[in-house]
Amino acid sequence: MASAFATPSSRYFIDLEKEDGAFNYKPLDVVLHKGSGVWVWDVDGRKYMDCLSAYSAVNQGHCHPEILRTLVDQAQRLTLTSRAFRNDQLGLFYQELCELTHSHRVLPMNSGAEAVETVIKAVRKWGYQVKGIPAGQAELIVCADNFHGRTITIVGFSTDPKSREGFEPFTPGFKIIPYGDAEALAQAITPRTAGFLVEPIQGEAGVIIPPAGYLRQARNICDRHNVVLILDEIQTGLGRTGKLLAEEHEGIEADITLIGKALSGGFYPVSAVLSNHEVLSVLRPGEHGSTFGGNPLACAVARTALRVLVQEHMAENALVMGEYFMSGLRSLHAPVIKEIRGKGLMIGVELHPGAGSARHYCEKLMAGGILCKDTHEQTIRLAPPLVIQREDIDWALETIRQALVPAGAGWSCGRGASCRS
Ligand code: IF1
Repeated sequence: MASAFATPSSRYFIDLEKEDGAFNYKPLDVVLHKGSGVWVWDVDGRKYMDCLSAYSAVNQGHCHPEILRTLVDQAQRLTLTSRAFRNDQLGLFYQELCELTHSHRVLPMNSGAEAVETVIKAVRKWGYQVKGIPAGQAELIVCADNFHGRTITIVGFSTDPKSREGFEPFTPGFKIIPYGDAEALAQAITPRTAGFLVEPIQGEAGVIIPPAGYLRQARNICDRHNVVLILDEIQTGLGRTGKLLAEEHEGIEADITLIGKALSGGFYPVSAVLSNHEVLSVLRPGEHGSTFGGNPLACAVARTALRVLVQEHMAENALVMGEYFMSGLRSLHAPVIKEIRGKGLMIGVELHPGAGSARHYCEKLMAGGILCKDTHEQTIRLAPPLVIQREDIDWALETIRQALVPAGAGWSCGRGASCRS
């Protein structure tokens, strides 16, 4: 269906995509051309605030100048060696990442899904070799409404019909329990359970925050039963929720932490499996790897992406700006909004059933100059780059007010900083 927003020149690029591309996405009809910080511009020069951040891959802001410089410098020197040889960036990447995250061992990959696949392999092998699970019987526990990626194994333990239907047969060995329910975890564990894989906040499910204490309880239960606690922080990690890792909100440490996305600040696919546990040591030469994993360009870019995240206090900014954004959203008193929830700059705005689809409001917001993404019909996700400032949020609140609050609703000049008149 043609969008009302596609301009003549964006139309050209959209038609090219439709002509030759697969249809596994239905993007908003905005054709982006450049970006800087929280802002992006389309091919017609229209400016938008990016409130998706490429699903939290550009936490550091678009085209961060220092990461860019590293990318160019390293690309001029050496890009790829394969792991058949060593390079002078990998060890430094390990060292800096371990120091920052208090980890003991790292396995570098490229995409988030690859990091998830990696940990599934490692934890199964640990289950057999160390825990003594009978051959072929290792189980992982996962949660309903999870999102961990798109491979066959991963979609096989999804509960979202759209993710899985038609792609059978799937990999066995997964048990699904309700999210946020520590008792269900305790009940589900058997002597064959090797690990528990969970998101600290469920993103795709609609920014679902588990009950306070859930991760701490999960930590205790896993300790008690010698089960590896694996946190998928591919989306929640690297400052998004207002801490470097979301686990810090509950003062725990996972055995395995998965990160990706913002590990490169959006310049390059880089992911990693971080371990505080003997698990990664079970993988021996030849048992796992990737052509691009740990390449010097990826490592150099990731080192700088991590450095700017820390030096520019992006996690701290996410915490403060997230609170400011959410309180401003609440003070809009938009009748279509049912609930505003989030941590740091990972924010979900759930609409009332019958208010219209979240997609419809994302299109209205786009017309007003904000790019964001619906999830599951009723929820709009707001996740701007972590470099966002108060005045940007003031502008966003006013734009959101215009898109969500009907004219004459009477709340337009509430207390928020959103009133410009
Ligand atoms: C798409 C959502 C975000 C993830 C967690 C692993 C991965 C992801 C917690 C896999 C990826 C993405 C991929 C993107 C949509 C998206 C997403 F809407 F599904 F939930 F971010 F909000 N674990 N999330 O969130 O990482 O292999 O993609 O690098 O288009 O599928 P990947």
